[in-house]
Amino acid sequence: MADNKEVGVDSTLGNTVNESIHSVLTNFGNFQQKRILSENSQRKIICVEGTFSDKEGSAIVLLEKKPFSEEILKNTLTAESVVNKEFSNDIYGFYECFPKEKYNGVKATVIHPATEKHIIKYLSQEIHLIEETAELYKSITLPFLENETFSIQWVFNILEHKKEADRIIFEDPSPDIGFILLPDLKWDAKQVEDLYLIAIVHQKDIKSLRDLNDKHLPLLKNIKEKGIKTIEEKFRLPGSQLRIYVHYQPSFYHLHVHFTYLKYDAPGIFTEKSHLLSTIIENIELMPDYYQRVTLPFVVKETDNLFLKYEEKGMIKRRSV
Ligand code: G7M
Repeated sequence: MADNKEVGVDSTLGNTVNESIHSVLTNFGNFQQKRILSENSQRKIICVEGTFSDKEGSAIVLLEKKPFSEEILKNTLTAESVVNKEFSNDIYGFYECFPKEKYNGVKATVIHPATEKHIIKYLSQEIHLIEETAELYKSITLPFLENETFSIQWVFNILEHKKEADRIIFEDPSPDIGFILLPDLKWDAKQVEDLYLIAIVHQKDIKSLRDLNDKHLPLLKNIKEKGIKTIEEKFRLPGSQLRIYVHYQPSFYHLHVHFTYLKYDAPGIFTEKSHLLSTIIENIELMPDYYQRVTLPFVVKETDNLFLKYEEKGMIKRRSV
């Protein structure tokens, strides 16, 4: 799998990204840490805001410990790993193990220059659940989406084979039911333990789950069937070990479907955010305009502009202190 130089660049947030740091960065000697934006000890991830002394603008660095792949394990339980004893008690021994550098990597995602929006996105903060009725969608969410400028240039770059072309795992080029399947930027594609792929549709006018109706059934079924077949062939995982779902709200408004390994607790798989593709298909088969009628819950952070819109209309309140 080729190195993805744009990893971590989130152009959904609407800025022009200066790529130069990604052509010169070989160590963090020039990085000056300003503050920790968020940290999750369970996911073993930390997100730091700072600057590069030789570059203008803020930077965000996300560090994440990697899962144990077969290759890492094979190369860790060897004579080349240094093992230091911390203490032992009866039959139990506690050690710190230092595998060889090559098998000891930490995944690093660098965003530079990072805008205020990027910083807010990664800042740990209060969240709220909004129960969006069909009416609320029409009167608050939709006008908000139409007014916001979300740049999804990175999506078009993928669809037009301008970026990440060598990472494409499968493509169905049909303009109606076609899509591109490729690794999500969160997956380094080195081990199936954290398999994470996304299918991005070729149709350009489907914003989100809310837009889906019976007209889209052939597209949804095609993604499910060909996505499963491709993953079975390439990664030897049967469809019964995949979690295939759509986020609501998504972070960018061009329909895409997530494929993750069922045993992997991927970020964003909670009930308030994820909708299984099989359930979506079933619901639409039962009622063609199901997603135009149903109440859809979604989570927003207090600094999200959508939260502010709902707050302005008196639909939501902050915690009193
Ligand atoms: O929450 P939502 O359904 O919108 O998820 C969007 C997904 O797109 C996330 O899992 C991101 O990690 C992924 N993603 C975002 N960007 C900017 C890129 C990118 O440039 N390339 C790839 N391959 N995935 C991306």
